[in-house]
Amino acid sequence: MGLRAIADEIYQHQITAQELDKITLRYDGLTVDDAYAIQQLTIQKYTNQGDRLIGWKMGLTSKAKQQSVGVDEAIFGHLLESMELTNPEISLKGLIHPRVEPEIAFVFKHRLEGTHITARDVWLATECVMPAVEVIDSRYKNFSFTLVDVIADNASSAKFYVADQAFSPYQFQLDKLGVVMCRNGEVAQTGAGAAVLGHPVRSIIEQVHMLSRIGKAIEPGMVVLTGGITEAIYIYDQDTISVEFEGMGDIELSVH
Ligand code: 0L1
Ligand code: MG
Repeated sequence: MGLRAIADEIYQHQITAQELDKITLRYDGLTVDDAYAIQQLTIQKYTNQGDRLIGWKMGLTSKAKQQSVGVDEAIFGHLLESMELTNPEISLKGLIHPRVEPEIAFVFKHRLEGTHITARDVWLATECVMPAVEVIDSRYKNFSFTLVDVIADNASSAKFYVADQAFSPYQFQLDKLGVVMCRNGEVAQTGAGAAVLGHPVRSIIEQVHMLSRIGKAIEPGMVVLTGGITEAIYIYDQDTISVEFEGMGDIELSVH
């Protein structure tokens, strides 16, 4: 079967929120490059319907997550306008087995491209940083996949929420930033920004390097989710998820 047909199948499962079997169980020889090609073909189906690319997300940026999938590399996905929650509410409609994870979002004022990006380049191009929560939702049964499967499924992207308050990129030492995530008032996960490839800025560098291999870039105005600061937790109807970002305030999300 061709890559386009696999992309069509994944797209159908994404928009109908139905689980599917891993594509690597059913199609032999798929490579990581094939998986990114499938991801792009899937995204084109959304943009052909009027959706808009507004940024990128990095995934598998922590050692814990890489170990859980059995890989030693980060991955990326596309962020579409339709994925952004404009209010702190998560509707379970259209989601299969969603999980949430706290992240730092970078918003860009300048284009970033190339294979020799440094932290200095990233700071010069950054307009602001903002606390965020990503909702991930693998389309695969039991949230179980290989690297190729998860890349083809747009790195499990589903929804994301970015807090109202923006901060100067120089205001915080992001690797030291502490995060506490609670479900219904009980602490569920704690972490620090260093969980994200040692420092969230490294995630942006890696994002640009990976994009440059497919001739793409971070464009002005784009938002990039740098990766989970803690493990993701499952969410259920009527949950309240609150995340405290040390010195940056809280995000409180209601689930229904
Ligand atoms: O944002 C993420 O780190 C998710 C990447 C895919 C792995 C997963 O679904 O847990
Ligand atoms: Mg994430």
